[in-house]
Amino acid sequence: MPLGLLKYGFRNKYRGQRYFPAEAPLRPSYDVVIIGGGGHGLACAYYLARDWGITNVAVLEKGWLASGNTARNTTIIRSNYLTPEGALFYEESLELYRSLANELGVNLMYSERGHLTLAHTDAAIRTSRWRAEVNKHLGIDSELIGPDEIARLCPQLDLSDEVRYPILGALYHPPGAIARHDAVAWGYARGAMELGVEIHQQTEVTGIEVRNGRLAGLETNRGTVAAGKVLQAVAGMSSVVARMAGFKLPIRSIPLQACVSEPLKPFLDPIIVSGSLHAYISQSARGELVMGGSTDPYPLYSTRSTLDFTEGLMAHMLELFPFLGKASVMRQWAGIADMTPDFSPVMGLTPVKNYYVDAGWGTWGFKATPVSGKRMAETIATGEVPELLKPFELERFYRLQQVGERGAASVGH
Ligand code: FAD
Ligand code: PYC
Repeated sequence: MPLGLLKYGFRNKYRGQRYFPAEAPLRPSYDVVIIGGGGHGLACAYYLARDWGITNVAVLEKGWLASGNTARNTTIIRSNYLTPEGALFYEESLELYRSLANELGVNLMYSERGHLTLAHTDAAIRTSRWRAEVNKHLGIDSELIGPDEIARLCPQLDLSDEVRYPILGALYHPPGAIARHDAVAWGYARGAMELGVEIHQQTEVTGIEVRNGRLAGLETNRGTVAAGKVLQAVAGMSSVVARMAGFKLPIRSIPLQACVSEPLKPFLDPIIVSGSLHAYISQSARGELVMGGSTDPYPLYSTRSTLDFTEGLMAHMLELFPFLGKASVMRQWAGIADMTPDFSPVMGLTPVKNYYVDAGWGTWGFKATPVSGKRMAETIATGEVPELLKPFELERFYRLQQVGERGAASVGH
C-alpha cells in the first residue's frame, strides 16, 4: 500500500465514522428496560424515543445485536393472512417497511418479489380462495391464480402433472417481499441510539423481581437494574424469561431450520411456498437460494442443524425445480421458534403490572418487526393496548378467543 495512503488513513482529521455511537456504562435505573436486542426490542426502543419522547431506555441483550432469530430468518415479508385481525396487523407492517430504509438511512434491500403459495390439493385451493377473499375485502392485494398465470410468473417451476403433487393453482400476493434482516436490526439500533437510547450487549437478564404483583427490578450478569417498565422481546426464550417474572405463556419452543445454496445467476423472481411439500424458496440479491421448511418435529432448546432436514427439504425442492440437482447447499442453521396454539403472536399486558410481553413469534415474526415495535411502544407509553393489538393479548387464551393462523403462518406445520 502506498505510504501516503496509509498516513492519510491514520490522520485524526479523517477518523472513520462509527456506525453506532459508543456504548454508555450500564446505569442502575431506567424508565424503560427492554430485554432482548433483536429486531422487535430494538424497533420498540426506537419508536419509544421517536414517537413518545421516552429516551431513558436501555435494551439489554445477552449476546450481540440480532444474534437470535432476527439474523437467522429467511426474511419473507407479506400480509396475506387468513384472519382479518392478522391480515390488518401485518399490512401495517408492510406499510412501515416500505419507507423504513429512507427513514433509518440504511439500505435494507427491501425487494417486492411477489409471493406464491402453491396449492396442490382441492383443500389448499379452497383455503387459498378464502385467504384471497379476506385479503381483497381488506384492500390487500391477493388473488387465486391458475397454472397458466403461475407459469408466466415462474416459468422454472415444474408444472407438469407427471409429479407426486401436481400444482393446481396458487395464492398470489404481489407485495410479498424480502429484505436484509441484519440491516433492519442495525438500522433500528442506530436510530434508537441517536435519539438517546442505550444498548447493552453481553448483558443477560438472569432474574426478575416482582413485589405485590408489580415489577420491582431486574437481575443481570452485570448487577441489578431498576426500571419503571419492562418489555420482554426475547423470541425463542419467551417462556424461560416469563417464568422468571412468575407467569406462564402458552408456548412450545421448537427448532426451525433453513439453508442457502451457493450463489447462482438470478433466475427466481417470486418467493415460492408449498405447504403440501413443506418447502419454500427465494433468491437473494447475492444469488443464493434461501430455503426452508417446517419446524422440527419435537420441542428443543438447541440451534443445531440436522442432515435429516437438508435431505428432506432438498428432495421436495427438486420436485418443484428438478434442474437444481447440481446446486450445492453452502450453509445451514437453526433458530428457536416459540409456537402458540393459534399460530399468532402474544403482545400487550401481563399478569405483572408494568411488565409487558412481545412473544409467540414462531416462524412468522420478522415481517412484524416494525409494527410490533411501533405498537408495543404505544402500549408501554400509554399503558393502553391499541385496538390493532387487542386480538393478540395473552388474555385471549383465557377467553378462548384465538386468532387461528395455522394455514397462513408459513409453510405447513
Ligand atoms: P430475536 O431476534 O430472537 O431477539 C431476541 C433476543 O433476546 C436475542 O438476541 C436473544 O439473545 C435475547 N435474549 C434472550 N434471552 C435473554 C435474556 N435473558 N437477557 C437478555 N437478552 C436475552 N419470520 C418471518 O416473518 N419471515 C420469515 O421468512 C421467517 N423465517 C424464519 C426462518 C428461521 C430459520 C427462523 C428461526 C425464524 C424465521 N422467522 C421468520 C421468524 C423470525 O425470525 C422471528 O419471529 C423474529 O426474528 C423474532 O424477532 P425478535 O426480535 O422477537 O427475536
Ligand atoms: O412467515 O412467511 C413467513 C415464513 C416463511 C418461512 C418462514 N416464515
